[in-house]
Amino acid sequence: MDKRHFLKLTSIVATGSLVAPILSCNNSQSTTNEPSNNVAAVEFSLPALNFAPEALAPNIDARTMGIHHGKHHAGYVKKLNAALKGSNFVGKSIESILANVTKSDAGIRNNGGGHYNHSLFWSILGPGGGKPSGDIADAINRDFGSFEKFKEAFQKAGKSVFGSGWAWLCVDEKKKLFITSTPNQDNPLMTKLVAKNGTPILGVDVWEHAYYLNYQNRRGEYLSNIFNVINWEAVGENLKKIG
Ligand code: MN3
Repeated sequence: MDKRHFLKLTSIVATGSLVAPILSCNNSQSTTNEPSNNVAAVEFSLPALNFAPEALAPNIDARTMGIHHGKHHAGYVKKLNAALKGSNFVGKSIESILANVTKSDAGIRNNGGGHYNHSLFWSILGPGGGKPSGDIADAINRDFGSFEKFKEAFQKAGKSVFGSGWAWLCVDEKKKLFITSTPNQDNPLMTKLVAKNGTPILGVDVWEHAYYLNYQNRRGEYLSNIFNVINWEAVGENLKKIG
């Protein structure tokens, strides 16, 4: 083992117990005791990052993180709240909204997807990287053959998205893992809009805004380096929540 690899491993061990609790998309919805017919009573808010904007550099640079979280994601939250006003989705959880959203609800589809997708994305990133262990590692080996095979298939899914979209690792109704991708801000929770439904436990943003400042058109390099900053403990927790 070379020194760099060793330092990386020891830093994972050292920070392991300090990993902040993963964001729950349910908790990003704040409620008050206002009457339910008051549309201002329920609003989604921008979740805080579990790491400093520069913590993922050089894999994701600080400027990209700052703009992506503070401008792009904040914009989705603001537009989602505006789109929800007066709709039948007021007061619903983000998961319930996405499960029922249709083509005619473009504002809610795009901005609700944008809010959920980014909340999940931030929650599974962190400095340290590493490899999956425990139940998530077993599930990956069971359903993809090996971590390397999973990684290859996941990167291929991300590279294959034409234009903007997301690559996903999901759990299906039989608790089997599968990889899929979606265009724009769609995601596998949108039962009325996507071909294959499932519960995402890991999502990677392949919109150019996620990598262009650092990687320009080199999406493949971004998809390779993102594996240096995936918090597998958080992905494992997401799997555990599904039960
Ligand atoms: Mn994005």
